[in-house]
Amino acid sequence: MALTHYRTCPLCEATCGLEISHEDGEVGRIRGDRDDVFSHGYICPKGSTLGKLENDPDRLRTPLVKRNGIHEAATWDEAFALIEEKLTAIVANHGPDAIGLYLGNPNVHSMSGVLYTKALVKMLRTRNIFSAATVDQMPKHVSSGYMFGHPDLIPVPDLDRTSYLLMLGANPHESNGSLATAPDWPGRLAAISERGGKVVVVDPRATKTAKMSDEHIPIRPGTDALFLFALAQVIFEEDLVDLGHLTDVVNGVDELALAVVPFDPESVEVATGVPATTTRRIARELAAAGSAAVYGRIGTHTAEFGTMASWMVDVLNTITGNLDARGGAMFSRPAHEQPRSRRQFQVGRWTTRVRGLPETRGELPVSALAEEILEPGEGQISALITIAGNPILSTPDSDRLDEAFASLDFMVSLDIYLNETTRHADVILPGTTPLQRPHYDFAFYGLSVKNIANYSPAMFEPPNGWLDEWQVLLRLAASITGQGSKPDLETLDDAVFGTMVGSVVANPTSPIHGRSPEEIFAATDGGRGPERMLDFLVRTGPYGEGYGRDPEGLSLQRLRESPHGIDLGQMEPRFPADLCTPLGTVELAPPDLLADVDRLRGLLERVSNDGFVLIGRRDVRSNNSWMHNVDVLVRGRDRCTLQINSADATRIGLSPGDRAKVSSATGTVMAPVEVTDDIMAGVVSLPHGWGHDLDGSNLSVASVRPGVNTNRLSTGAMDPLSGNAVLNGIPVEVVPA
Ligand SMILES: Nc1nc2c(c(=O)[nH]1)N[C@H]1C(S)=C(S)[C@@H](COP(=O)(O)OP(=O)(O)OC[C@H]3O[C@@H](n4cnc5c(=O)[nH]c(N)nc54)[C@H](O)[C@@H]3O)O[C@H]1N2
Ligand SMILES: Nc1nc2c(c(=O)[nH]1)N[C@H]1C(S)=C(S)[C@@H](COP(=O)(O)OP(=O)(O)OC[C@H]3O[C@@H](n4cnc5c(=O)[nH]c(N)nc54)[C@H](O)[C@@H]3O)O[C@H]1N2
Ligand code: SF4
Ligand SMILES: [Mo]
Repeated sequence: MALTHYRTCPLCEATCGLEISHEDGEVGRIRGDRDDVFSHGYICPKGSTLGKLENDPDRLRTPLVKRNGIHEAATWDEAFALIEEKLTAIVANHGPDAIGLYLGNPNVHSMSGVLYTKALVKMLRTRNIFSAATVDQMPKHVSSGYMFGHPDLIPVPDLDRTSYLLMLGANPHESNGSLATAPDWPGRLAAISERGGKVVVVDPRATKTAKMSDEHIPIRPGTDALFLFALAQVIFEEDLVDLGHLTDVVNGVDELALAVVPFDPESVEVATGVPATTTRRIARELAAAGSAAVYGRIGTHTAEFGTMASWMVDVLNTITGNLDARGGAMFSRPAHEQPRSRRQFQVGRWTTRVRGLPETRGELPVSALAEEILEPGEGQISALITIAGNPILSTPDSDRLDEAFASLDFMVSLDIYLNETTRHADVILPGTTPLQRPHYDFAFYGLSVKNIANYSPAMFEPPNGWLDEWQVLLRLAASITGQGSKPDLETLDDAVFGTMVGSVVANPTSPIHGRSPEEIFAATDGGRGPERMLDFLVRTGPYGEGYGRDPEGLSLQRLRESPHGIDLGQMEPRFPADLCTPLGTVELAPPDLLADVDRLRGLLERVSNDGFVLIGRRDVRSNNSWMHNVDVLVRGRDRCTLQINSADATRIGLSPGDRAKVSSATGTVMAPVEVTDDIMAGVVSLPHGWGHDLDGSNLSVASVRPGVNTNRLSTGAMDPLSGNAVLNGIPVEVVPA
């Protein structure tokens, strides 16, 4: 009998509702769920491929153990016994820091990845934690930490109500949006213009998003911070500052006004390539708009001044009266949210061994991973665990990282493929597929332009004897920490959940403060694993039923009864009540950020327009490095091309279809050329996530169109405040191959 299953797509941040028909365990048609309260039927080409992923013959279906250099099928018991033997010995001999852990992006798209990697990190007690966050959004966490007191207090543009959106370094027509969850960004952007508002896109390329907007401002890569400082300078100079409802709680206005003085539009014009008259006009438009939001994404974050840019985005939101205001940059309130306390945000609580780079938000810059493995000495990483990550393609200076991984004493990966990264692993543990597990978007409902709660049960049971990812993570932790390779997972999970319950009942601001942990524990629904935690977090969250306090409130049961999701309303102002800085204020001029302004001034002198700089891009049919094995997504024209401006191409003798040799300080790649006037002169672009031609992987579709790995060219340079990698604006030489 044909059945219909509703679920939230976990592939990107947009959280679209899917309607999936299936019969006898076979996936049929997948289309957008028209009744989904958030996406109303919107879907992109990736969402309909979950069945292809499920049936991909290359997907791992058993643990693999490397014997004599070859990966062979093994049982779970064999795999964990080997992990226990090797890793307990490494910890005994060299201490817990000898184990490095890399957490990849798909972790934030699964319940187990969000909830149980935390338990793993805690149990491993290593300081060598790395993740995709330092090739992504870490500057935003750092600026939010300083300004609002918590690294996860990230404002999102109120897309559906704003009348002016200034968007930098984002291309939601391809990416479907990031750090601002909204299904159908294209439709929501068009609606801004249709209701008489304005969308301005700042990007070195005339992207699809830029072309569909009201105004496109090309900018020299890596200079957004200068442009944003100049906007703030104009707003101060022309006395346009308006702090809106936050007037009494904003600190540091005078210090900030002083800091932006050197960055008038005329002074930044040469470096940014943005005419001073344009900058002045945009500043005035921003200040005059009925409501406005400034929003910066990957292009502004993966840059040398990522934190400066991220800071200034929210400074602009604040000084135009748009922070925490309707139509401005607001804060979502997800159903699972727990109270946060006030404290001073800190970075650098520990540092990397080799270069002394500071920790941010509990982790170290992934750009330092290779050296932490390769440099001998006390504290060296000799074993690595990767969970749903492909750093060999996705993080900088790939050739060196490849060499580093090959030198490890032992490596374990939890993944769904034998790919560029996991081919180095001694043990690969197979992950479940998105359809084999439940879903509720813990990560992205906290960054959502509307407050939404949507839960999907697993559609298929994992095959008999298969461990779900939360079980793998707990068993991994137990195997390494002397609790044996065959622990009682139920007892372990009860302990992890018990700790969660204990800390919430102890919190004076929690609705269940002071209740008996045993009573709460027993009253929680969802069995074991992440669904139990979901029930608990949602019931104790801001809309929760509070274990009997409000029978109308949310619970897992209510979510089960709502397969198309629950709309919890528009974002509402949350400040000053929810500010987490020590004084409960918005800190406009945090000393640690002010201290970096001099370095930014250096950029004014440094920029030269000789030679090429390399930037990245995304295509709607891609998903970082891992969906190129889905045939329908990679069919057709080559997407891994070097985009180059036509005048540049003519000047250096390149024609469409030629191959170019692109070299940076760290590597060289040969890529087919795509000549276009959609990119600024002096700038070339390659997408990331390609380069599927390495020996030892098993990706039969991806290896046919391997593309080239752009991260062989990224040098390991970083934004010193956040440790975030510089992936845009890399100096390269381009010549015909
Ligand atoms: N040059 C350049 N580099 C970039 C970027 C850029 O813009 N330019 N963007 C960066 C960004 S924003 C990010 S987030 C990173 C991503 O970097 P990573 O997170 O390291 O890499 P991904 O390419 O997302 O690889 C995900 C891995 O998880 C596996 N996987 C997929 N689904 C599952 C699952 O359900 N379970 C398990 N266990 N494994 C799974 C895949 O097989 C793959 O090995 O890339 C970064 N790299
Ligand atoms: N289809 C698809 N969707 C995805 C992903 C994917 O790989 N494929 N990855 C997901 C992930 S992990 C993330 S983090 C998000 C990212 O989502 P977005 O931030 O929207 O990422 P991109 O689409 O790469 O857009 C970045 C834009 O920045 C521009 N840019 C480059 N350098 C600069 C610069 O110096 N200044 C300015 N102003 N612009 C610059 C590029 O030309 C590009 O158009 O996408 C998510 N969605
Ligand atoms: S936009 Fe993102 S969430 Fe929506 S269908 Fe596509 S991949 Fe899935
Ligand atoms: Mo990302």
